[in-house]
Amino acid sequence: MRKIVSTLALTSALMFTVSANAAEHVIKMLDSDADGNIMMFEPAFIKVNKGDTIKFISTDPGHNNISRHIPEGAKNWKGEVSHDVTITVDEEGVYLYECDLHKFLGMVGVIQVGEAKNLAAAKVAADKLTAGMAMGAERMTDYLSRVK
Ligand SMILES: [Cu+2]
Repeated sequence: MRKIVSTLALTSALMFTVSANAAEHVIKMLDSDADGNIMMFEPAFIKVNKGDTIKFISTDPGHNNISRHIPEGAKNWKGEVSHDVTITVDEEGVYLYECDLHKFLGMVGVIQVGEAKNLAAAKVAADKLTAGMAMGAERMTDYLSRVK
């Protein structure tokens, strides 16, 4: 009995350690940011650790959040318009995402999780995405330039 109890204690201690290390990051979906840029994710580039949680908040309604290019083995996501979306990033690499309604206005974002293993493939995907933009293509170039 004593052995079972100590095993349980150890298991819950390990679970606590994992959850304590994983951070939660918030990205707002905005009609315009403080600098007057329209149709923005804020922050539109973030670097996080494997296992972290990212919460997309519908600060301004009328936007959604859909993965566009993700590392091999990662899970795609698709949020409804005007809804918050929470994802956990379990694979290292570069994640590109968009607001489906405003991607042509440059409403896109980049998440780097740990090592940028798929950077070359992400750049190819980014070129395809920006080719369809009426404005804001330079945003994607800017975000990807911050991947280190
Ligand atoms: Cu939008």
